[in-house]
Amino acid sequence: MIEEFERLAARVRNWGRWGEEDQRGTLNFIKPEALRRGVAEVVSGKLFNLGIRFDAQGPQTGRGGRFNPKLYASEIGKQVRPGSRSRYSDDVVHMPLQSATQWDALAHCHYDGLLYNGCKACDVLGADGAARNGVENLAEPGIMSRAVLLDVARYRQVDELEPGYSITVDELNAVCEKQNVTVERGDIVLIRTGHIRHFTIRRDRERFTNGLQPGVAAACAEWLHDKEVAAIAADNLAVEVFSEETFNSEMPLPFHQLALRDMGCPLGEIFNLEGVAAECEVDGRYAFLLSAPALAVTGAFGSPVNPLALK
Ligand code: UVW
Repeated sequence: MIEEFERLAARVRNWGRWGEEDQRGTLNFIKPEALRRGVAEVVSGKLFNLGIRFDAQGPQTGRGGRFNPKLYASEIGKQVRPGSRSRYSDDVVHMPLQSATQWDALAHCHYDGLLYNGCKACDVLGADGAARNGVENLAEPGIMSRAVLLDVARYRQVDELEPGYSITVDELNAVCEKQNVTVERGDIVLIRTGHIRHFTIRRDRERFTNGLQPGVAAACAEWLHDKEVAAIAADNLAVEVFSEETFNSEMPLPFHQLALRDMGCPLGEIFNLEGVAAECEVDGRYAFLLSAPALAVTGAFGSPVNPLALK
């Protein structure tokens, strides 16, 4: 198993591909052609929000030190000038950047002491965040491209894939064929497992957040690499499958490591794909324009995002 991980890592590693100083990884595949192809997919003008809300009812349970956002009003109806009629209110939010719909920055995961592009963890990671590969590098000029939704749950004719269900390369190819869609250079791939329904519909936070998860197998990193995909996002917690096998291996979260550390491919998590997937089923078109800009929080390991799909 670890031998296969090492083989994949060597095969997909993009270090140096866009220069020694690069911190954007596979987002470099997004060229004007990819954006124009995304714009060309817009036909109906229907807009879909792929984010969940940032509030105390979010999906976090405390696992891994993650809690749900807490909003505080710091000024309530304060007069702009004492005695004036004009008033304003301000607020502060206390939240892990990983609490809801989010991008993982390239600095989010590493192994063997090295991050994407060979940066040494001991040199770049600290209490102030990441001196390299922080999320601000994903924010300039932003994350927008043609997106392709691969609706694996629909392909398997279930509402939600089983916890621990591993999506293979063959299955990704079969879904593309069934949906009559081709993934091209610079695209953002969106994987629908249906798992988010445990949170959004069943209101079962525990089931959504803790325990096993359906998701992509580590080998899918090679598929993304070969297709020169810009980023991947999914409607589960971690994009990749959480199974007993992967969790107990020498390299838990193998897909995270291959994508973030070796390829430089950002991961989008907890994307709510239900609405756009239903529309794709109606109109039979699984590609659209996606705008999902990360916040430029300097040195951050991730960023909240409110992704928008335009069909
Ligand atoms: C971990 O679980 C460590 O990260 P993520 O939220 O990216 O899945």
